[in-house]
Amino acid sequence: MLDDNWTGTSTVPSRGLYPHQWSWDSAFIAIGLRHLSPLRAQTELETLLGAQWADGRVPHIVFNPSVPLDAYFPSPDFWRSSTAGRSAGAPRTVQTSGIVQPPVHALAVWLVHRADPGLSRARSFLSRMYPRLAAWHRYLLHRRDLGGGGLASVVHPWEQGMDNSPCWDAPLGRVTPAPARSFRRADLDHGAPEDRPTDLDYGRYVRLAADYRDRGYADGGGEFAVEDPLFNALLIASEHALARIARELGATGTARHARAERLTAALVERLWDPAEGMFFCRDGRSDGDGGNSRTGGDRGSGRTGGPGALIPERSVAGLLPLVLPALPRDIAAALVRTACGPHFGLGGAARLAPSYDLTGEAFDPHRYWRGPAWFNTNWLLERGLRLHGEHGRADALRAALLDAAGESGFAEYVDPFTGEACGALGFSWTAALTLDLLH
Ligand code: 9YW
Repeated sequence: MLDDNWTGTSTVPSRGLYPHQWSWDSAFIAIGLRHLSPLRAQTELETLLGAQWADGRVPHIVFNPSVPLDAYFPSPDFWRSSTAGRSAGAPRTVQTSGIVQPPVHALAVWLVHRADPGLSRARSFLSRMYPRLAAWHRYLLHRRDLGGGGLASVVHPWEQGMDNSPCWDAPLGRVTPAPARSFRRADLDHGAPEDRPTDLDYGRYVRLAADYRDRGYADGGGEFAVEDPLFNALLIASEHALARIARELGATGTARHARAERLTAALVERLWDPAEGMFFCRDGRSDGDGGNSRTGGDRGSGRTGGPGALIPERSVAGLLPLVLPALPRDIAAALVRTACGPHFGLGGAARLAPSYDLTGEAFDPHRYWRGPAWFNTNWLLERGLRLHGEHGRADALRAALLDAAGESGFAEYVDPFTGEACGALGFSWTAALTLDLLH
């Protein structure tokens, strides 16, 4: 499947639905590909980082010019990167989107290096990737620190990667949708409408993206700004990886590890809710006053977290800071309890961790990021469980992931109770992360 989805320089997430290169998909794909072909894994990441903008951002899509414009929406003529993105330093030779996706890349580069250090050194892989990764993190930690507390904000739901998560319902609700007739969704040519975001969601996605484009992709003035626990946890995990890369290249890496630890403290300070035993998103455009627990009561650290309010929706994103090595032990233990409790049902009602609270009002076992189980988030959870010494639970989740991947035809996502396939089949990160678990 990974061979079928390989284009010569990168891997499409799925032939029909997603015919270009996606940013965080490529990172997960490279993590699996390294076991088959370290050269292809390096090339995957080089292609993506080759489309980096001069301001440091790594675009969420790198478009394949040989794919017809109407195969995917929004297409290059919507994003207009080389013109609208000129002052932000968009590349001239390749068309990209103007938003980003979660920064898993330094982690992927490090793991790919480790798979074949000889090849990596012979090709100067790390020394070519390091400055690009450093610029990427600099962009996120400076231009995207919209809340002023050290964490990066996402300015569009697509940036966090979980397009229609119930976490976005409130912040997106303030956005006037673009008229339905002003665009044509290509996703419905491939996916069942009841498994996909709604037209109203799409109208709002289009409005936010078009406004960002029309501001020349300048950061700061948009209607949507959310600090998300998964996006920031991956940034921090990648900062630890960047420290290791720096060390391999002859530096000490100490400053980067220290920064990752400070960022872990900021994540806890701003997004942790001790009473709920998990992390929540912070809505930087709400009228919250900083006393922002889910119920408005005293939630300890959440009260001093700064402006904006925590969004009272339980997403699997709120469990995934478990991948962080510097997480306080009591927080890691609480996350494991929450993952195995009634909201996520791990080791109980659910075969795999759902993307959203099993007991939540918006829960739907089939609709995209509103309940189904995804392979990348469960792979991260498996890694986090292992990191914090939960080997029995990690082994059980690994076995469940391998079964669900194979039984579903390597589906894009599955029903969290039954494992029934949803979305596209032959999905690249599902195959790649399965390979990684087998090694
Ligand atoms: C879309 C490619 C991407 C993923 C995202 C997922 C989806 C694109 O597909 O977004 O058109 O909806 O939500 O996380 O990177 O696999």
